[in-house]
Amino acid sequence: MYNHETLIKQYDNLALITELHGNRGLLWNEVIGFIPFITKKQHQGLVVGDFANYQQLDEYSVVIERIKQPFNEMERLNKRGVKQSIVNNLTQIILVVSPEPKPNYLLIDKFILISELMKCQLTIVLNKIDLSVTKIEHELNLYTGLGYELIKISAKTKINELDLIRKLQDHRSVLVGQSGVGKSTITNLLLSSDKIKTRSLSTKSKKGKHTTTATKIHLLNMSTFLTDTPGIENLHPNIHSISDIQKGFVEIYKDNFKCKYRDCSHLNEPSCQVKENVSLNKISEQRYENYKKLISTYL
Ligand SMILES: Nc1nc2c(ncn2[C@@H]2O[C@H](COP(=O)(O)OP(=O)(O)O)[C@@H](O)[C@H]2O)c(=O)[nH]1
Ligand SMILES: [Mg+2]
Ligand SMILES: [Zn+2]
Repeated sequence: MYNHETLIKQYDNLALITELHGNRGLLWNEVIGFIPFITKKQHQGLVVGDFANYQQLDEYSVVIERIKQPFNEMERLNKRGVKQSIVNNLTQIILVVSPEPKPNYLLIDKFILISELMKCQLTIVLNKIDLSVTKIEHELNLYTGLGYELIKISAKTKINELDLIRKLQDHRSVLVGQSGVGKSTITNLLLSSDKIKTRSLSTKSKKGKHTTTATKIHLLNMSTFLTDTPGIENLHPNIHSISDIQKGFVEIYKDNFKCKYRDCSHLNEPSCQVKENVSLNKISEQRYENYKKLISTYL
């Protein structure tokens, strides 16, 4: 759907920032592997997922010289209500849902909005298909009808693991979704899979299972990585106007031109094609209600 620069050249001493803890971090590329660095004042805005030019000092240390302007930023509000980037340069958001806990469709529509604003591909992963999924499969038809891809897996019983691995290839992905849907189980499955080669320090150095404490990148190569981030509950879409919110609703966005007013907000205007289509069941009422809820939350 969206076509970012898929291959990052490994020349020019370019590396990917894979971990950050305060002013210390870890960067990686295929030539040097993982090397720790210390950030300087001028690099305070550095974020996991950034690409940076570095100068190698010796075998064990590098200094960062320049940070590449990111393609996009995934942001959240921190405890003090301040915007904060959690991971940069994503090309795909993997939205994990499950029959239990049941999906929160407002949250799903918010994630879809975020992916459209970030110009990221969105892939829905229905996890726990070892349980009864007839109801949720039916509900998710709404989203496949809108053009979003759906993969059905069971991380616990390892069903369709390969479908997911294929979908990760050449994408810089993040797993998002409600607590309990299986994001950590999926990450653990992928990291232990012999079907993909990950270059993650954390898998080697930690005895226990993967738990999410800080944003961390699991690498396949420079153009393929997966991150599992903590605190995605407070993800904050970068919204300035009503048309930004419309971008998250393809079925509403495309009907714009048929309304009486060109800049119709589809809320209270007369002769509104969107409201008409909702009453004709051509647009899902649930999606339209969430469109209105997101407007009242963010504008
Ligand atoms: N039945 C079933 N349970 C699963 C599956 N994947 C994860 N779970 C369980 O769901 C619970 C939450 O999983 P977790 O990975 O911690 O979810 P997270 O909060 O999204 O990271 C755990 O008890 C997992 O064992 C699955 O495919 N099938
Ligand atoms: Mg988890
Ligand atoms: Zn309208």
